[in-house]
Amino acid sequence: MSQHKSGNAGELHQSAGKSNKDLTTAQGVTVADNQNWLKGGQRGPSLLEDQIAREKIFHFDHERIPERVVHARGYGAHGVFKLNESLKGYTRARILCEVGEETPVFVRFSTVAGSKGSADLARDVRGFAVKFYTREGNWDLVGNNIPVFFIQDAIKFPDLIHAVKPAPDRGFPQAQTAHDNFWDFISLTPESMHMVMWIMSDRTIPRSFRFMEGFGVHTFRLVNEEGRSHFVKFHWKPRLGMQSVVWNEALKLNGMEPDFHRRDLWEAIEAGNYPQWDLGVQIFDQEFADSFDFDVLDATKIIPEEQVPVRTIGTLTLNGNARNFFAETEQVAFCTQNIVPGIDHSNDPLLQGRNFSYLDTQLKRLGGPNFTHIPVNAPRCPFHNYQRDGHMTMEVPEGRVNYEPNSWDEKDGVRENPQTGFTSFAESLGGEKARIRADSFADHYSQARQFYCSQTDTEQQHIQDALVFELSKVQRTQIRQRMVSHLLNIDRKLARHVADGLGLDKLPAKTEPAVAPRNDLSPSDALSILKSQPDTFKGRKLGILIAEGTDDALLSAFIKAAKDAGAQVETVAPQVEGAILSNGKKHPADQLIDGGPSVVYDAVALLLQDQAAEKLCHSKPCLDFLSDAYAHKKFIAYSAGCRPLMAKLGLDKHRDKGLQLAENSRDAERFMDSCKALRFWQRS
Ligand code: HDE
Repeated sequence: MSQHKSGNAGELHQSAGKSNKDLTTAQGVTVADNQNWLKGGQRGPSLLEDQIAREKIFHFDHERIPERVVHARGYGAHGVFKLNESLKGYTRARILCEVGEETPVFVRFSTVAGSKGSADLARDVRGFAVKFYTREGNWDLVGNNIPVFFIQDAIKFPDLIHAVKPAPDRGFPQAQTAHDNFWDFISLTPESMHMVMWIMSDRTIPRSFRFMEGFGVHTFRLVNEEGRSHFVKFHWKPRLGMQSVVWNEALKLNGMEPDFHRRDLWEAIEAGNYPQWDLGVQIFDQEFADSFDFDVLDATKIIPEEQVPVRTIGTLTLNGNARNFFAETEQVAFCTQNIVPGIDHSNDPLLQGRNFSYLDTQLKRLGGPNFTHIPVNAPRCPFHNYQRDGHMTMEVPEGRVNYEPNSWDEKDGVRENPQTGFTSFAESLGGEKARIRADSFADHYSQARQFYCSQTDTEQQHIQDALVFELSKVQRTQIRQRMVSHLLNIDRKLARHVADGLGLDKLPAKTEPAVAPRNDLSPSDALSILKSQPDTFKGRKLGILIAEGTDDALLSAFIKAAKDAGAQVETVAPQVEGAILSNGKKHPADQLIDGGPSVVYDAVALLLQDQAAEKLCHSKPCLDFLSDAYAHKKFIAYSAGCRPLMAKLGLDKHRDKGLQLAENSRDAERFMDSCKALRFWQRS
């Protein structure tokens, strides 16, 4: 039952003999019968007169609001941002200057294309939106987990989103880029090619929100006390390191556990394993911007970390789940225009379009201009203005003054403050009015190549496979060919692999680029997930398969080793009530094998005694548990009793270092140590 805050009037009523536990109408009238609509006679009609039933149904009828036009599916949490290093001198924003200052935040992660009810493991960009409730007003850093974007100019956004969303005639496919419209648009939009490399990489199938980076994407400005400006790019680096799943795993997760990412975040926070990210900045001046190979205002480009190192300045900790999904996660309204004094926008044409779109879309979604009164959106610092009235006004402004300037005293009147108020950076502007794209935005392939060349062989293989998968869902051959024509400008071998994978008879001619792509950009290790491996199993999950007769000492050894490694553990058994172990005691299971497939774990241990293993050779879910873990290149520990199961799947002949026999606590520790590599990529 929802508990509404009662004001003074409510308390008065309580003293008149009303209990806090009584179910009431929205008007506060106690309900006597919540099971039956008022009837006219024993089997008679339901009466319209029943104001209690009508009020209830009326409210229910209006419970939904429009879902976000993009980023509809998301999950939010509360947290805190703490500054560890001051940027004084670069900015006057207090949140970036006062070391030790803690600022409350609300963060929402999301997928882009799918609707609210779509599955978490869609191959898609993830939103990473942060609302900082600073002492100087709200600052929204509305970023993604990929540092570049598909397009350079906001005017193209509706086309991009129309192309990726379900086709308008048939209404499918949902939450996917693998279809004609998307690749048709992309193949006609060369500026997307850098982004294509990122979205076909494993970045778009993260293991969890906790294991992904975030980026502000655009170049922003920092402005100091004297009004001098530097450019800045914002980065979020996950403390637990980056990690992704493999594509086949993503497909299975979408069926087995469509809420995989939201459940993961919720469980981690509930368990007190608060996920953390470091906020990093790349700061540079106009001189660097002028000398940079590409335009810093072009959101399809990065500045490699090797060129401008990322300086870590603070830590974000998510330490509280949203208390109510709708009130907070659904109603949170991020606006890129929300910045505080000391931070400013740049002329990135994508950012400028966003500054219009976000405020505009909230009006439609939340129904009026007073969405800033909703608790999750309201600033946590004092605020006073003369914006008045409108739908759902929640504040009760007092006094007779509602205009500025005014000459009322301190108590009644508020006025502007040129000393501390927001001032825009005094950039000098000039030039003719025209619909133009600067020549400095013309190179679409060089950084795409740099990204591809920075990946390990395994990651390059995944990009090739993803392109083949996606383009194989495209029905028109011309579109497939056009994409391969672009790939020829990025990497010839990549184009060849994709053409072969699709079965194209011959390589098409390459797309004529507007400017010749460069192939001399140095690879950047920071672009590869696998080259930036965390070397820890912390925050990951071990799944242990048990059954009748499992050696209790070995099970305890694995649970201890996993916990010592900072990992979560779940036991999986043929029956959810658990299994009787070798010591005769019943050990409860967290999951039934069907409900706890190995795709939901980062590594697995099969601790079975011979007879149980023989029996489980006939269990399809059990065979899938093992064969999927093997195919997804996970580390697998198995007790000697599991040999029949291994033989059944032919794994006794395919031993590798990722498949480890475990007989005692030393083996359990050794296994957990191997798991720090997260996957055994060498497995063919
Ligand atoms: Fe968004 N985007 N976007 N976007 N975006 C929205 O605003 C838009 C872009 C991003 O968890 C919408 O409140 C335009 C880049 C996130 O609530 C909308 C353009 C980046 C979220 C909108 C872009 C993003 C949104 C829909 C091209 C990464 C989810 C609902 C100029 C830097 C925020 C809403 C949340 C949401 C417009 C491009 C990130 C329609 C016009 C680039 C994380 O206003």
